[in-house]
Amino acid sequence: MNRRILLGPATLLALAACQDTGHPTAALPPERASASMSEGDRGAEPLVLVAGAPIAFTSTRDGNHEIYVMNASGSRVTRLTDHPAIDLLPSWSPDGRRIAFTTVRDGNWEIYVMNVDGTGLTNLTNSSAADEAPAWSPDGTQIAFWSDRDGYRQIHVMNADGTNRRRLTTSDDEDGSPAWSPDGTQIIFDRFEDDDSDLHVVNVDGSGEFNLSNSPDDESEPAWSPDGTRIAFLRGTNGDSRIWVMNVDGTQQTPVTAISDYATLPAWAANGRKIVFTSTRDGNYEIYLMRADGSGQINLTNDAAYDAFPTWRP
Ligand SMILES: [Ca+2]
Ligand SMILES: [Ca+2]
Ligand SMILES: [Ca+2]
Ligand SMILES: [Ca+2]
Repeated sequence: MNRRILLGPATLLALAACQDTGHPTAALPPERASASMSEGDRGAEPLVLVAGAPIAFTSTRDGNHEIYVMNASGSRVTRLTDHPAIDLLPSWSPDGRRIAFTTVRDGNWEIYVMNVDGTGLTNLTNSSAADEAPAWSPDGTQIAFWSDRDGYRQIHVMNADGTNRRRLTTSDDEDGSPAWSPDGTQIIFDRFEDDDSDLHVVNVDGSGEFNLSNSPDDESEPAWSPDGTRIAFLRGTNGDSRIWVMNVDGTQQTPVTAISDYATLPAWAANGRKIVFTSTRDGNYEIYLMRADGSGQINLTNDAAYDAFPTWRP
């Protein structure tokens, strides 16, 4: 099903040069390194036209987990955090000006927010419990996350400035990976209960919760397509772990990656045509790009360090 396309760094730079960003690239400095293309590279046709908006991700390339942004071609990698503690799980504000993330710099997991140039660091959660996995609402006013402050990992929502936190789910299971519907009315999340995990959907007022996947396999890491019609997610069973895409009503469930792709953590491009994800197929964690049907996969990071948790600017 998948066409594995191997592109060298020079080709990625060519892709960067060809891309039509259509978006401002505020806070992104010029290319860190330059490279000249060989004759052979010059003849290479870009097989994947990348979406223009930048991607935030987590990498250990500078010695510990930090938040970075890069162009969707893998170029212009810029580090935003600089702290010896673990920083990971970035989430963009809808206007692209701020990034929420998870950090243990205060001794326990907290949700922080910063400007997209790394300034203005603010602790939004300030609780001794674990607070992780922020997801910014489409209108920019709220952030969903999970917290175990009540004993179990549950989905919580707070205003984007950290005020008015309220708990959304009330199970004694382990809930995580919250993601908003594009219309801002619902949140999808994964719940591990009994012997497997499923994708659940709940209204933002906490009502109307239902189990969308309801299978014996493990479904997790949901991502709502920007047009609201599809859900990308990870499904694992008996060593078969792949990214799947289904309609928002649960129909037409289709695997889009192969087992050999070792693909996890899908995130949609704003145009809904591309998905970024994390793969270990190269012996370490790398960030890959593919079309939403799984074709045209390319490695964006190509770095021996850990690179994971990609998320596209809205
Ligand atoms: Ca760090
Ligand atoms: Ca905390
Ligand atoms: Ca299941
Ligand atoms: Ca890597």
